[in-house]
Amino acid sequence: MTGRTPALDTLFTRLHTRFKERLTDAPEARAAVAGDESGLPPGDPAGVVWPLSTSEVAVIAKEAALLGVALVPRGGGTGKAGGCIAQGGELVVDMSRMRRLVTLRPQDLYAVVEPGLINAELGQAASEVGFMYPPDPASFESCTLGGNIATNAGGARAVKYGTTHAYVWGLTAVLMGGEVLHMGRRSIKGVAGYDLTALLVGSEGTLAFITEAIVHIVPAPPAVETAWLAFADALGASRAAERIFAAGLVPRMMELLDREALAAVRGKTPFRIPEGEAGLLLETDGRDEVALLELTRMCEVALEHGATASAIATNERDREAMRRTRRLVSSSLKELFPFKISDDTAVPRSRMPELLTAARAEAEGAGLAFAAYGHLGDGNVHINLLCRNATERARAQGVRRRLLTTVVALGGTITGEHGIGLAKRDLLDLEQSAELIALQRRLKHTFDPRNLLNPGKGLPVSST
Ligand code: 2HG
Ligand code: ZN
Repeated sequence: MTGRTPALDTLFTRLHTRFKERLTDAPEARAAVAGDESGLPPGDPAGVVWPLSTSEVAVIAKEAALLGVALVPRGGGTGKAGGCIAQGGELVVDMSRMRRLVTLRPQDLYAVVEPGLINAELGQAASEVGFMYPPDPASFESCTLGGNIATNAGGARAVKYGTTHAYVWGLTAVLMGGEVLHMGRRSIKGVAGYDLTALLVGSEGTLAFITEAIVHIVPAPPAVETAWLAFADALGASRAAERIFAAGLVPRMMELLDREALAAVRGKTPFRIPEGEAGLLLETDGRDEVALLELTRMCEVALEHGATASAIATNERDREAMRRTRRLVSSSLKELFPFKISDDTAVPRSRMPELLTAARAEAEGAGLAFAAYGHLGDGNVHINLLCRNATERARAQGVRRRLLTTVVALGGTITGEHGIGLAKRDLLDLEQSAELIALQRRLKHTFDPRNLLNPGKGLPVSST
């Protein structure tokens, strides 16, 4: 463990009276909050504290700022970019016990939530009143809304509904120093002042703690339909996808599994995956029979343009089996290739065939196995360099940089939904100019002049 500094000792002493057993430096508690799902090595937090309210977060932030102790906010630990990894000596502020659904107001199209509420729990509560919360990261059963907001998380339904930022109307935030700020709106519209709510969404816990959020919910569509299409290869699937959109059809989910992704999940799911070297999971929603009509039309268009088979689920159990098959891909590939590098690249939708072709050629040219899967419909596909060991992974880093350069040249981004965190801070310059990065540094300085809140995340390490 990084040695406890006198400042940290003093912070523990000052916080102990209030937090008692909700503040600890026990090794097992520290180990439990040291990592995430990025594949990066776990960090080395000095301790962990579990606040229960905005005012408790404010106390922690105030005392820590006075003493110069760095803090790392943490949600469900499902992040893919190392955004909640304490690098050494920080106190982790684990928001998971602030998990109340404060208000659900379907008549006003919003809910007020605490940051530790699990995404699926809000989804369940909303569905009980005939509503839905659209953002659905693959980890929706364990990720928190605070984490979703901090990373501006995406998910499979983004092709129709967009990502987290479109659903965050307002926030209660706590600055380093303990200042509590209420920003945003409870109305559909509201444009007063700078949109600081939008600035905090996706800021990866580097600007402020989020202690409450006003999130937009929408009426749940009465009908949802799901289908699976088989193709000879991923390129064929992406060309058929273009034809579906060109026909004016908008699915609520369009998820790709290429040959390697399919091989990883075959036999692991109750769904009997149709023969083929690529799969496309399609979902529609809408009024009663419209969802089925549209899905059927999409399948027809795909079959006219390269699909080799289609299967439409006829009940909820089959629908869920198809969806689960897709959600299993990430962890199944990880079991086979523990050192794999997964990049959540996103490109303008029409550039997807070029991305798929270039990425596979680049990886295989370097002797690395390759997989592509994910949110084809919104242009956000997970490009994987499948590494079995550390040597392969080290070799893959150069390939990765070239690959991400290609993504940017196609008009895309190095991260469509997971964020920069630690994992991509040294790649941000591929996409953003020095001036833009410098402006973000100045913003960070305005919010957190001593660089004590989640230091080292989201921006390249600077020597200045
Ligand atoms: C998904 O879509 C997640 O399954 C994880 O975003 C992607 O494996 C990954 O990196
Ligand atoms: Zn994803």
